Amino acid sequence: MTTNPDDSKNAENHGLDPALVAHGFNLVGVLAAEHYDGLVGSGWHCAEALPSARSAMLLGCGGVDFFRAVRSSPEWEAGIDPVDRFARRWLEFQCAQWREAGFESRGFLYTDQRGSGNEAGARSRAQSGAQSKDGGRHADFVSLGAASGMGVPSRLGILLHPRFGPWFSIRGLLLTERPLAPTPPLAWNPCRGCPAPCATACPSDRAVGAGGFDIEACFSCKVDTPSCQSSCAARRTCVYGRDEAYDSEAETYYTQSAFRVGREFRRQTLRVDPDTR
Ligand code: B12
Ligand code: SF4
Ligand code: SF4
Repeated sequence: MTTNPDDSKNAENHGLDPALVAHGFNLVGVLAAEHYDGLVGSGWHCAEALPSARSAMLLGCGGVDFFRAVRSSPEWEAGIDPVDRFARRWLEFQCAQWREAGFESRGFLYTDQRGSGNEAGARSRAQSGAQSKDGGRHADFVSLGAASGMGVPSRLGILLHPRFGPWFSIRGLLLTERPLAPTPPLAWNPCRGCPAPCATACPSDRAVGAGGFDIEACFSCKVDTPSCQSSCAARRTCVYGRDEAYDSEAETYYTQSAFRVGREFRRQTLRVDPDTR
């Protein structure tokens, strides 16, 4: 990954098929297999997922290109889970291309879960002292994205990229036998010294705290703040990436989906009534 924002769309330089770049997969992060193994929980290790893997590639989508491509896809027409089905199709396409070139490859979506979930947490979070709430069943894309230079952790919880700011997602992970040059972490600390207009814009007094993002405080604020159920004022106000912000249809789609899943998460995992603050 590069720190030069002008180069951030040159994902094909990292071995990605240009068709993926044209469909919005315009940001990649690459880790050597051993580095990747140190950041994920069991079930996700190369030994279990693709023993011959030499590289792990994270596929990111910055700005509006990806959602535009989804909106004009057959998956959108079909209307069932269009974003994830579209992303899955392109992950499979890339794997097929690499296999054809002689490199066994395997793709995973950001929502995929593996392993028993009995671990205290994925290794990356355990190393940072935080407890993983899902026991490591998901691969932690935020940690993998940071380690491979897709962005840096921010006060908002999500990663920030020099060009896209908070407006990018990490849709998939490819494990491949193909040796790819790793992309180093970014040397960038955007929140240090920033007056944090994100915190001022947030109606919760705890969600965007000086010590980091409190996702439970955010959920609790959403309960009686309808605007936060379809948009995030804090994210909109970040000083980075404003020219790359999602349009309101995309932001509403993502935020409403996350709100629905978040309610279930509060009910099932946190065991709180999702309608209470
Ligand atoms: C599950 C999940 C959620 C769930 C969390 C609750 C749950 N467990 O059911 C829900 C659906 C609520 C959610 C919401 C959001 N998420 Co989310 N989420 C994930 C997912 C698929 C797995 C997280 C996980 O288990 N990680 C692994 C374990 C080991 O780490 P952990 O620290 O225990 O995980 C916790 C945090 O990651 C937290 N979490 C999840 N998303 C987010 C986002 C923020 C801002 C924060 C602070 C925490 C957080 O929930 C996890 C369980 O407690 C990841 C993708 C991935 N594979 O990592 C995306 C991911 C982390 N989410 C992301 C985003 C963008 C969001 C939203 C901002 C989407 C939106 N527009 O509203 C919101 C933010 C939360 C909010 N303010 O409401 C992005 C971050 C991208 C980036 N640039 O950094 C990811 C990587 C997905 C993606 N497509 O890119 N998310
Ligand atoms: S959704 Fe609302 S409460 Fe949550 S961080 Fe954004 S502005 Fe704050
Ligand atoms: S507005 Fe400033 S403090 Fe807030 S996330 Fe963006 S860079 Fe960080």
